[in-house]
Amino acid sequence: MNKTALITGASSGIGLATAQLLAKEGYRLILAARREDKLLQLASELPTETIIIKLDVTDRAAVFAAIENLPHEWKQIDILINNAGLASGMSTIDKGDIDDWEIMIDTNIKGLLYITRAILPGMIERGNGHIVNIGSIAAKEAYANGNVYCSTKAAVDMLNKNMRIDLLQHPIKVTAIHPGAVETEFSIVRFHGDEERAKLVYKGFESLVGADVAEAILFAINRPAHVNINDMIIMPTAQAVAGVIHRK
Ligand code: NDP
Ligand code: 8X3
Repeated sequence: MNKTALITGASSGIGLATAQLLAKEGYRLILAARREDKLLQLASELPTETIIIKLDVTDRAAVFAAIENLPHEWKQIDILINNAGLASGMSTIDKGDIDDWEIMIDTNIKGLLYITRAILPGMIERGNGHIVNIGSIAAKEAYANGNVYCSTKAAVDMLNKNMRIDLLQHPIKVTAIHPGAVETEFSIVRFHGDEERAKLVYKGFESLVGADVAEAILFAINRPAHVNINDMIIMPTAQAVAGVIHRK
């Protein structure tokens, strides 16, 4: 049977592009996100066996129930792509909106942990699996007004390293992919729906697109059994580090 991958945040951006690429490569896909209409639309277009799960990764009980209730033929998850995530707001720490902080912490850290914890026992039982954690360049460097988002991604980076140690014995692969600027719905969400402000983030240079990150994910999951990609940083050519972009 072809390998099965579960992608969180498959309704948009990097997750959607990863679903499209993995489908072309013959992976069976479980697509998870909150917007069911987007998942249904995507699933109807993919040339592979696909199921969707309407899921909010911050809902701990729902995450465990969703994994528990997967149809029998979908229970064997070979690859978990922990992609669901968001930035919400951008301000100095003294002016931070605590609701923004909580949604980032709940989604980017706790949501990632819930789904990982729900899926890992099956991988361990089968002695096979691969977890791909989508971090960010924000995990590696602080930037102005990035405080809580950067911290949540730094947590993903550290969890990735710890998972690698904890899962070595089973042996389950663990990879972090850290993109720089990718034009997706990310900035629209960060600026609470302000599309004009979001567009400015990507103005004057060629950002990454979701498909660029999807290629990196595919490379990581297609390595031979004895090769593990621990950590990968993928940047637009015009971006050196977070906040340092050459714009025309
Ligand atoms: P998008 O906003 O386009 O996609 C985010 C995805 O996450 C959506 O599918 C959304 O689905 C899903 N999501 C958000 N919250 C939840 C939730 N509570 N439960 C389930 N799914 C959720 O952004 P990107 O594709 O850019 O972001 C994907 C990942 O990449 C994120 O972790 C982001 O931090 C990271 N990243 C992005 C970069 C960028 O520049 N764009 C750079 C570096 C990292 P729905 O709303 O339907 O639930
Ligand atoms: C998203 C990229 O630089 O806006 O993680 O933090 S950045």
